[in-house]
Amino acid sequence: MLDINAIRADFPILNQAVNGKPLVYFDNAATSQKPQVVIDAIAEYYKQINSNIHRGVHALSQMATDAYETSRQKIQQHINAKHSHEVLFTTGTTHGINLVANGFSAFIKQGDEVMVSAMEHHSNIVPWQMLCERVGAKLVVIPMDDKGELILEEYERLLSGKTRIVAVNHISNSLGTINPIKYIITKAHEHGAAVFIDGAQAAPHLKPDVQALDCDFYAFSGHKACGPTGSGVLYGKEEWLNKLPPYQGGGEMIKEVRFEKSTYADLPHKFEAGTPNIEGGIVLGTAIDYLNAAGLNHIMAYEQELLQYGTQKLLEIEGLKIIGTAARKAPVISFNVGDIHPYDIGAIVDKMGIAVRTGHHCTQPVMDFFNVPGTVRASFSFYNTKEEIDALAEAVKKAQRMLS
Ligand code: C6P
Repeated sequence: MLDINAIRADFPILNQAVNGKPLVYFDNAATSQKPQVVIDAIAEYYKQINSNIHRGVHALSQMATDAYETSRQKIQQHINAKHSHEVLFTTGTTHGINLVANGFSAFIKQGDEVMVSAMEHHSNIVPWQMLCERVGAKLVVIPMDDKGELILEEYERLLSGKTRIVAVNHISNSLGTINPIKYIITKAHEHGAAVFIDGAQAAPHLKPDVQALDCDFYAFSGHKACGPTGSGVLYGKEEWLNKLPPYQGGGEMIKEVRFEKSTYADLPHKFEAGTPNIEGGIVLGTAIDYLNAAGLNHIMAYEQELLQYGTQKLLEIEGLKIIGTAARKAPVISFNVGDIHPYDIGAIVDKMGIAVRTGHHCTQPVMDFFNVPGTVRASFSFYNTKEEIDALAEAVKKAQRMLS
């Protein structure tokens, strides 16, 4: 069980008024808030060990390097990667996807296929589209149904010997759907295709086990999981990372540089050119410690309670329609009220101190599928409460009265 009051006390930003009302932060799918330990760890890094890593013989550089590599090991354990060099530090999910999609040019040719799903974030569409355009491959889309669940029979029908990689999200950011990724991975492998999992929305809620999943790549962003902005992780199976060409050239990713030819460093450094976000990488480890101390199983259970409560509460509002009604969902509720534009609801509830996201949520194809201009999205975290959901429901009713 979580002690929600104690947890809320860990997040100083929650304890404030916005527009004269107590802040209700329901934009967690965009970015999470940070606990005091994370805020402190950032300051401690700059106060005590700030230095460039893997470069200096001096004590501070050693300390910063040790802290950075310790964090990498922590993340390795957290996601159950076989080796710590399979954990690459990135600036976030988008970086991880681009790194793989770019390198995949080496393994894909004209006429081959890249598969994404109908519910991907633009980050997990555009880099693959760019790859397809570069090499003359085809982008194939796994369709979904009206609940926002992938149609698995169609997926299996679309898989073929031409499929080189399947890129799907673990959890949809605009619908909340938790996808059956183990099944998706197994089926792709039966056809010899690699699998990339966009774990941006999963990392705040669950502990992915990359070996049990047997995915080839798994990416997530630190900022959605209580960590600093600009921190992130790309997991890749060792054999893939060895085969994949480097994404960026620069310092630290080389073995030897000659004008005739340069050779590349071993993993993970081959993919970590230039000075990285050192503080971000270190403090992401602190954030993961925090989530594990609370217990991701407890977090998930409590968030499911919030999801159920919120769904029921919002559905009591006449004319409110939830977009995304999959059987397995993360605590994300996307909705519209009658014909009212989602932006108008967002602006009014903001005046009541409630932060929600409105618009297409970087998933335009999802909005097109459901034939809506956008949605209001309330995304919950383990520091939210049922009372806050009551406040949202009241605010939406008020917005409805004002706008209709
Ligand atoms: N979704 C949202 O409000 P970055 O920006 O690299 O940290 O994450 C990109 C990304 C990739 N995949 C999924 C499923 C995501 O949800 C996101 C980010 C935020 O829904 C910001 S658009």
